[in-house]
Amino acid sequence: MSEVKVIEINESVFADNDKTAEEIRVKLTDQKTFFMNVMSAPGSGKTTFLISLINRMKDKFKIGEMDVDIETSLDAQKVADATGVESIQIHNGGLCHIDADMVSRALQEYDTEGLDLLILENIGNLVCPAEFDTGAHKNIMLLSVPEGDDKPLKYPLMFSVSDLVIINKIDTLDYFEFDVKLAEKRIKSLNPEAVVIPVSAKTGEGIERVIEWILEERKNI
Ligand SMILES: Nc1nc2c(ncn2[C@@H]2O[C@H](COP(=O)(O)OP(=O)(O)O)[C@@H](O)[C@H]2O)c(=O)[nH]1
Ligand SMILES: [Mg+2]
Ligand SMILES: [Zn+2]
Repeated sequence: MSEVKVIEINESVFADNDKTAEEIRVKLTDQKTFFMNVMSAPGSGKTTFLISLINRMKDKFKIGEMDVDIETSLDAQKVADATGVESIQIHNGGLCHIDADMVSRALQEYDTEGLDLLILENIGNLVCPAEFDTGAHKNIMLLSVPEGDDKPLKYPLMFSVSDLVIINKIDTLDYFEFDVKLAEKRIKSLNPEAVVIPVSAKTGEGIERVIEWILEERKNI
């Protein structure tokens, strides 16, 4: 089993979130590390998708992954075992989100120098992670088919702050009432700039398009 480092971090009361987030972005931009924050409800497929993505990219790019969880190290361990890339677990003291100060303190203990890509798997939650800039260059969210195509209407902020919305689990479309076109229309009405890509983390369908998007966005940092 790969060894996963665990970092315990509690919320700082004094954090000036946006300032800290900008400092993180500047540092990572300077070293050409593209930082992506991945958000979704619990169970939408973040860990499964990231394993599939990392395994397709790891031969050409140096990738690091951070997982936030309330107290287990299950996801970081899963990613490390399934991909072999360095993965760290942040225990955030029971909070339902991660803020820039927590990322900053994690990065003091995690050497990201030389990484092409740094990925944060955020806490499973469609509400408050959307309110905190983590210092990422881009926000990615997953909406999975079983959750329903009405979620953009119910959680507008999450869709408004996401640069890329991945519609995951499209291998299950036959079993659920989910209209991909309607979901896309609802997402674009909240966030006209958002890119929407349907994917199956399970079969791999659509993941190459996500990689193209990442490589294009990485050029612009
Ligand atoms: N059918 C199907 N199941 C998926 C897909 N992606 C993830 N899952 C399943 O959904 C469940 C939750 O996935 P996980 O990656 O742990 O979600 P997370 O909580 O967002 O990290 C697991 O049982 C996965 O096997 C997919 O594309 N298709
Ligand atoms: Mg997970
Ligand atoms: Zn929260």
